[in-house]
Amino acid sequence: MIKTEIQGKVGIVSLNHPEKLNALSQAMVHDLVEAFESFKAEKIRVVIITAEPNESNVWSAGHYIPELPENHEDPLGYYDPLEVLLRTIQRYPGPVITQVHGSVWGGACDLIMSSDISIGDSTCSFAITPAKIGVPYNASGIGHFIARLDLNQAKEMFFTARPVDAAMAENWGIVNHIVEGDQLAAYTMEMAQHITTLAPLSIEVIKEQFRILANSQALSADVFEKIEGLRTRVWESKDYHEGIKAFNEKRKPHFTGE
Ligand code: LCV
Repeated sequence: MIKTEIQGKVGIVSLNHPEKLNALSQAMVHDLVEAFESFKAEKIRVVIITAEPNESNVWSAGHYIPELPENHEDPLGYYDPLEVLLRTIQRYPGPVITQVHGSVWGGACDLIMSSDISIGDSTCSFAITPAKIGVPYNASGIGHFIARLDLNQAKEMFFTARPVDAAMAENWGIVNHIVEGDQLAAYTMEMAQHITTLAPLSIEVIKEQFRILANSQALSADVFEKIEGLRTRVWESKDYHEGIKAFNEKRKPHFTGE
């Protein structure tokens, strides 16, 4: 489901499941986490995540919806495979660059926010979609958006679930740069190769400090339990099941707020 390649000290991992628009299934996420582990063992300094092109021009369609649990379980719990992948990216001991051609949906948008640097072309767009499905998004995920965006921009993305286009994404800082489509891979690789010429330990430790400082908002146990209680109401709701059912039946969901 993925392709991997190494160029010097740069690892490239490419999402490659066109039939399901690179939706992040457990199988694909497992392969991705393994790829990161093997890059780490080989002391790869920078990782680029990209996607093989598909007819729908989708970089990734997000969580693999049929795998969302319907048995009264948190759909985005700490050990959900995608959550494990996001932490793997954030804790990788070198920068992870996302190279984006096409649209990015749901959990894949969180993956972009969890990467260190993003570079896109004019086709890229980004939508965070829990409100389209009835999913109680988790606190760590919301934190990833707050760390990258202004609060009002993050709220607009979550409340409308609409794609943010390339120009707006550059303006808001979802991506660092928008470049011409035919320059995208070369531009990204040049930046990655340049980073590999700099001091490894310095970059590794600065990245870890960024991660710690971005997460430094302390939550009391009481507040954390309140958040979990609020979220439980949502995954136990009729709307959550309706969202998944509607996707599977290829129709618009009918939400009632129950
Ligand atoms: C499984 C899929 C998917 C998919 N899973 O092509 O962040 S949260 O809370 O929202 C979180 C829970 C999450 O990440 O949820 C997923 C969020 N993703 C989305 O909302 C996007 C869902 N997909 C779409 O809206 C459409 O597929 C787009 C607009 C991306 C592309 O539309 P297009 O007409 O070009 P199809 O819909 O025909 O999709 C092609 C195949 O990919 C499957 C889909 O079921 C279809 O499979 P079949 O050919 O077997 O019918 N597919 C698409 N997205 N997330 N499977």
